[in-house]
Amino acid sequence: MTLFSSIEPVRYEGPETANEFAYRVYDKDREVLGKRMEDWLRCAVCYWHSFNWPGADIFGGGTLPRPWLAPKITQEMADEKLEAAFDFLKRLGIPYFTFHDVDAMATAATLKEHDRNLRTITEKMQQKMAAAGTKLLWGTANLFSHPRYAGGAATSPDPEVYAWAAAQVRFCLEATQRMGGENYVLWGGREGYDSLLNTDLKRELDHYGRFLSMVVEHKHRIGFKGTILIEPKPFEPTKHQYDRDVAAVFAFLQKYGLTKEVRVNIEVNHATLAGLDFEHEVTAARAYGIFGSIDINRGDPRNGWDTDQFPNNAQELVPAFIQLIEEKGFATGGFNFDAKLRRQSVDADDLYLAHIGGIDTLARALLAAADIVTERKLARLKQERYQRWDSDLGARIESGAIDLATLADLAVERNLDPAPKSGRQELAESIIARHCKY
Ligand code: XLS
Ligand code: NI
Ligand code: NI
Repeated sequence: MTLFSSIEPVRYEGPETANEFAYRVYDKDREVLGKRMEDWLRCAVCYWHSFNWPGADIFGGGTLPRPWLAPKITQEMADEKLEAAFDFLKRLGIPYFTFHDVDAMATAATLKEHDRNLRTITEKMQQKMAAAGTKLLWGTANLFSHPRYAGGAATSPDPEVYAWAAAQVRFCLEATQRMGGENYVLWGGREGYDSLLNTDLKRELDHYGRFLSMVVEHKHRIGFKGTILIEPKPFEPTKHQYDRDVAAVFAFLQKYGLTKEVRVNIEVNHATLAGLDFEHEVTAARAYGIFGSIDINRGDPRNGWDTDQFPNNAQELVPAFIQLIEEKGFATGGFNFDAKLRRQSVDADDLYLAHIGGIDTLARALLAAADIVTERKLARLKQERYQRWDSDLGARIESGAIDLATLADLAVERNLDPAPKSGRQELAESIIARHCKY
């Protein structure tokens, strides 16, 4: 018996069910465009918000029943958390989980102890994974909570802090490999600054670039087959984070020669904090060839911070799902529920309800997007909009065969006078809206 044992395993019961602990739309074996729903979505529960967060905020302490939490987590508490987490995962019935080193292990004071405690818990996790058939979507090291990281980890002004971070990443990357993890994530929560007055931005970027290169070198040295992912976020906790969005990450990867080695883990609420649409980030990542994985959640449009709420609006997600379908799905990524309960959601079963609602939302968005892609109207609308580029003129420009002066001469000679053409935006928006019927 654990905190989460009171619920029967969650099953698909269809849209008409009255059971709140059942999936209405997420039917893992349902075929969508030739692939099982489970394989499209590759859903993961995250350890930190679900099991390692007591419901504290900056004005008050924990509100949620999580008896295994305390400032110093003992091995017994870590074990109790592990039991509860895997009980939850098994009953929820989705294939993956994600974790930070410190979410799972007993609190350690030294690096040697850190290494030992991480090994202890990950060995136990491996047994649980084998028994339940649960897989690891990604592991990551927490390089932002401990006071030593207040000034950054890979961008710390102190090389000893940098070395601590390197050790944590090495241990966690190797643990992720042992656990068969499919990706390894780096979220640079404090890789940025609070003030430029005391920050050497160029030096910090070079340190960060070297850090990431070392991670990639080590990945190859140990033969880790997963993908290394950077998770962009514009700010919070720092005033400015260097990985502010997909474009900034791409520029950074280019500067340090890592565009073939590192991809992005895009979080919905981070995109919106950056003043961008989630689908913008997914589309941009595809255009740059660095699309990796997704942290699914949502923000509150009137709050300017990372509220990490569970997604519940399928229509909002459809444009990104169209991108995902065009991408033919994830390679090694998935949808990680980087989402947490509200502080008043104090019942153990709230965690089930939150995930069930979120997973059904993804299923709804997938089905709608699949219909839209199959219908091809939206694709045709886009294709027609660019059709003139298929002309001789378009081909000459696209192939790079023409220079500015020749092109200018040609425009003058032909007396070009292109007529304005409708962008058909309202039609495109209506196509999305009318397919959201699941
Ligand atoms: C915080 C991030 C974090 C990463 C993992 O805003 O989303 O949860 O996903 O370190
Ligand atoms: Ni995240
Ligand atoms: Ni976040």
